[in-house]
Amino acid sequence: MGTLGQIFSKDTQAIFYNWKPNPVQRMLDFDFLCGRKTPSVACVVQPGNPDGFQKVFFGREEIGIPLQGSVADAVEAHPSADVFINFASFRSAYESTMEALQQPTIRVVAVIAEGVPEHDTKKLIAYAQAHNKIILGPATVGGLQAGAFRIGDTAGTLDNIVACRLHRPGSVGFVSKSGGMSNEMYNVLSRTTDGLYEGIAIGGDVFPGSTLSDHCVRYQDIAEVKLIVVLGELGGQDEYSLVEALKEKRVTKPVVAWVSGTCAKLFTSEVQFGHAGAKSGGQAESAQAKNAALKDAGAIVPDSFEDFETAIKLTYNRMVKDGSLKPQPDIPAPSVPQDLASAQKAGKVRVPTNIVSTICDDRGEEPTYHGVDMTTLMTGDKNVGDVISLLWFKRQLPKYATRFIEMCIMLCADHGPCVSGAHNAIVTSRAGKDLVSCLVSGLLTIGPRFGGAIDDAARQFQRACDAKLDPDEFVEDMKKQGSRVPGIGHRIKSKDNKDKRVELLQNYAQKFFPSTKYLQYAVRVEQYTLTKAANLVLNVDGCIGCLFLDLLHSTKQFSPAEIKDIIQIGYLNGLFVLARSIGLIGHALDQKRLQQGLYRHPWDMVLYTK
Ligand code: Q5B
Repeated sequence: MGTLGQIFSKDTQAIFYNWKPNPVQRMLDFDFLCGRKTPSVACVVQPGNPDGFQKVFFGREEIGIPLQGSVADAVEAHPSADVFINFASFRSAYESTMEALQQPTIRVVAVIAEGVPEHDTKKLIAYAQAHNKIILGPATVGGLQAGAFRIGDTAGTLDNIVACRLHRPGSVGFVSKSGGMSNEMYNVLSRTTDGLYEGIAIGGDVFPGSTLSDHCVRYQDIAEVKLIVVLGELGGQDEYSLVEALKEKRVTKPVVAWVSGTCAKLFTSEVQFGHAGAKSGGQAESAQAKNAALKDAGAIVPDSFEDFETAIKLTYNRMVKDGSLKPQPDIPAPSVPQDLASAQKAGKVRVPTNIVSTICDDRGEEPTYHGVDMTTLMTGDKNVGDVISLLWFKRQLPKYATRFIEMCIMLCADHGPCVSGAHNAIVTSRAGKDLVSCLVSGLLTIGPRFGGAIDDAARQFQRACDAKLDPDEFVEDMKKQGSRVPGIGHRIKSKDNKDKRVELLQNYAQKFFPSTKYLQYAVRVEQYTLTKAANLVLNVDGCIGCLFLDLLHSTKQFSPAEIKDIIQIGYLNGLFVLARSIGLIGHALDQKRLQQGLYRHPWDMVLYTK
């Protein structure tokens, strides 16, 4: 800790209330400029949230700033953090500020919010005064000790901070009401003096938590502060407490002061400036009266704001000359690495992308599926077949094709609770698992024997048909290889109990498809397999597989290479996966709705053998 009156140092750490990435990062970037060893933000309070951390940069390194769920947890975990930076909204700023003031380890609370009710602020001020604590704000940007500690956004950009030499200490203690004007004044001070030692914006409310004179009196006790600069404004009585402090010799260091708002006299009626407290009231609250009183009390007060800079410069030069101020050295500021995002935005770097996507774009006003916007999709006669056509096949397929896709989805949505997938989803649901787990457990059973034979069926029917193999030759060939014909055979469907779904798809294709070459081939294969066994029918997988071949060829929208790609990559099982998800979700929900208990397979349905 420094001399009496110091509220910040190079070791000061703050508890930051409400996660705001930009001001936190700005504080840490300032730390880096100042050569701090420890981050000035000890932790962030995220009310109600469990512990964790937020990633931030500390110089060139990434670090994790701890998160705390409450003020109490934060102070317990970080007892040496004595500054509380409150980024709560005006609605909750009172409660969180009071809670912070009540913590024995907290000495200074900065309240950033504007619009905190005055009666709340008065209660906070009374508590702070009774317990020897300092409030900065409300309605403040905060403050800064050059080369040591910065509150939130104080002093603006890093470029401005370096230009104003705020990364190292000067000799001036500055206090103002306005945060915006303090930025302006840091610039003035860097040009006219050896720079700032500490700067505080007390905020523009009628009742600031701490006053101009509070800070001037503090600066009196800070040995490093040789010159005090004050920028007040019209409205309120605050400047008169500084007048008293000057008269009572509680402040004896040179004070250069200006109260802005002299132009209010030019208005015929009462004027309210930007700050809640900056309004022309009675004569005593006018800028003219306050400037005169300050001058009378011994402050150096120029005749206009334009002369303020000169008055500061002359005072500083005089102090250097008479030896009461030894200019503090300049030191070069290290360069803070630029964030990738801002460098990219400024066109300074180019960054390779991580993924490439060609099917959609969600960056514009409305999402597009392969260039077709949502409005077009929703207002026309488009259906889910069109969506699949755009997102899977990257083109608008003709109506007969998208209707066919939609039929596949509808026909394959469910085939009862006894099929492998539905059974698994049901068992999973009855084990108490969540919906996604039930769905996934069902989906994971889709494979070469159950629902996942569409791609293989398309591959094999295409190979055999294109090679002009006789169906018997094709089937026997596969048998020799020890393979079953994908898309042929069913557990319950047979020659005399044909699958209605297959019949519906065939009828549709025969009516609307320009060509059904592959279907016709598959039907000839079925005729042969049915001579072997009654259940070796063309099943729903096989039917979709060969009809999709017909669709891809007959639309004339796909090159042979593209068709080869689609078949090789394996798009078509996706139709069954998508469709059956509908049924699997239905089964999982059904079990939950019926409150079915844990499923256990009966012993007598298992053959126990050695
Ligand atoms: N054999 C589907 O078999 C099933 C043969 C064959 C030549 C064949 C079987 C098969 C190919 C895969 C396929 C999709 C496992 C089916 C679907 C969705 C579903 C399901 C639902 C829904 C049924 C008896 C004899 C054996 C076999 C011979 C059988 N299939 N020969 N090519 N394809 N098909 N899957 O009844 O001499 O006695 O040894 O693997 O297309 O999943 O509703 O349930 O919507 O949910 O268990 O429709 O056909 O007959 O295995 O006892 O075989 O026939 O070699 O001959 P099965 P198995 P052998 S649609």
